[in-house]
Amino acid sequence: MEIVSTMADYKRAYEQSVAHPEDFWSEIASDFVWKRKWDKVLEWDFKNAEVKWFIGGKMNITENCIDRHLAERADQTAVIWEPGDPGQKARMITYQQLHDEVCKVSNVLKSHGVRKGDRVCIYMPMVPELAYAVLACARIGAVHSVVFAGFSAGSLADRINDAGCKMVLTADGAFRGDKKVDLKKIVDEAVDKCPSVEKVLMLERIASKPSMKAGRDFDWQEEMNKADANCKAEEMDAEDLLFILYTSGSTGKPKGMVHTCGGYMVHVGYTFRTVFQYQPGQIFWCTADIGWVTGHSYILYGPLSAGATTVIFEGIPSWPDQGRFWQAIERHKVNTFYTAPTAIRSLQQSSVEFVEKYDLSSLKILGSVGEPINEEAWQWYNKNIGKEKCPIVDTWWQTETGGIMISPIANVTKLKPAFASFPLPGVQPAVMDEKGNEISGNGIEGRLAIKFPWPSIARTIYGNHQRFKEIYFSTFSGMYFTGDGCKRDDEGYYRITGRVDDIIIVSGHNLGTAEIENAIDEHKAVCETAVVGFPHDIKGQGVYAFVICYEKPKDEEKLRQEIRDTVSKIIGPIAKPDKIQFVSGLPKTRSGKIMRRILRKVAEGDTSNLGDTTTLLDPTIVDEITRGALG
Ligand code: 7RM
Repeated sequence: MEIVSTMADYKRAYEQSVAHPEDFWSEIASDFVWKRKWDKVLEWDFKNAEVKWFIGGKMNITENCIDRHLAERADQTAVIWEPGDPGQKARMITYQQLHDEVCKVSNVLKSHGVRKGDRVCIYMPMVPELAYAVLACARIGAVHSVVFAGFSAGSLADRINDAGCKMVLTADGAFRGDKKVDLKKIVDEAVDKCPSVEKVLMLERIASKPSMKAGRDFDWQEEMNKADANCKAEEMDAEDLLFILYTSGSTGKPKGMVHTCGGYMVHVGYTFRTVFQYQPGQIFWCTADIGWVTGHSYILYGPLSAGATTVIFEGIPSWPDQGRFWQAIERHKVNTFYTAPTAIRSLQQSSVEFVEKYDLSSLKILGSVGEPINEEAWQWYNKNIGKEKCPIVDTWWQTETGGIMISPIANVTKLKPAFASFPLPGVQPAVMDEKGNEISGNGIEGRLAIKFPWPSIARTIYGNHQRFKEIYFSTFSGMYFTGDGCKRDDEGYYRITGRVDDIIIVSGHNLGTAEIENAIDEHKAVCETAVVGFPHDIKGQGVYAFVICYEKPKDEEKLRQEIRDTVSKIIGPIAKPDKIQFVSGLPKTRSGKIMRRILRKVAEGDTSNLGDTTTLLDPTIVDEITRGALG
């Protein structure tokens, strides 16, 4: 495949991808290993939420991620595993070892009755065995459903039941900083409510020796010792299911996004090589958890399909101290570092001494994903981590899109801080107004939709195609609606402004929370903000702002007034926050998304039932916010 390496290449590739999308993707797909070539590139009908790519093509993604590399790179490191505890030794797993371990797990799964099409739930810490488990499912054609090992028993049970999983792969526990979490206990509690689960396979990670249920529970190591290191890769249709990944919906019921084998492989492989300009031999580190889509696509499938060396990090950025990321970059001579703005902002609050202690000269490219990156965080990242020598690729995409959609291409696209810049070749965005008309030209703002299918678009919501159609294909006729708002500036650069479903109606005016947040962030004392609505006797809804400052405010009342003035000036007096609560942090998931329902509860003055808070990065922040709530 031709990888874009200049702006002229980009323009040419982009134009071709719009004029002849099928030829464009067909050429890229030809660089992967297929057992049978497709008969037809694309069939689609957005009105009915139907998309199929590479129809009739047969393949297995693990042959592309593992087997194809064995001739040239059997002894090259495929995975560098960095344990949470910096005192423990890292593990280097070569492509040959990856092959053998994945095949062994595949054979273990088969010996326990898992067959093509069966669903397998994976609830594990960030250890190499998690990668083996995911790839083993893909190898035998079982559909993996990875559930982030921070979800509660109830959330886990809901996800297992929704997918009807036959088997659960887990560990006795996980380390989180210096704490241990008993995963097996959570699995036991969940599986009690899951009639579809026949077997549980448990890896020992924290030596806690939990009780094992005879006939249901099996020890990972014992099973692996019996398993053969060769396993034929199942022949998969391009449109067979590869995985289900749950993403929280605004209603609370999680949506099982379904991805299929062929298109997903082609899109993540292409975008990995294009956006990060990956060169053979480089070390790539994406800090996401494999339980999120970013981990699926850019720790595992994207990098491995390119024969890269990918880092799996078990730890957290703040333990034993705020230098943990930078220490690991030095240790493994990481070339590309891909993380979330939330991590950058939290590390930005600590002293730069934590950065300066380490040699970061191996870094060549930086990336950001998960939420809009504000300009200050971008500048800090650029200056302190990239030393003003590394491009930052601000990659916009979603669980639903499977892979990166709008992003700079490293060393190709001229960067603008806080802009995701241009659509990648093959991606056709449209900016829509409230009436559902596309807004043409530049210097505009609206809702972000996509006009044409791309290979890794989710195919459905597991078991609920109607819901899939309603959420994504009914807002704008004949288009995929992202749920995000965006701007397109005078030069055609896109800036993603955040979710538009978070709307507050103040005295009949629709205000986007993201818009108000951006205005508050303009105040120089403010580091980050989250805005929600609350019931207001006169206005219907009022604006409640949770604000993090760089330094603890000396005069809170004065600062509140200044913030109100700032919002007034930028948006108008109607958007002025009624209440401003200063906080030291926000309730965020480990992937950096603010849990707005918690803030809404606090703003409403009802904190009796905050729902599941187990996936929060720092659950203690909820107490602080609740205690400081403004009545
Ligand atoms: C990859 C991922 C998707 C939502 C998406 C946006 C937000 C993600 C960016 C971003 C601005 C970015 N999948 N988002 N990346 N907003 N700039 N570079 O995060 O399904 O978990 O979330 O995240 O709102 O719709 S996700």
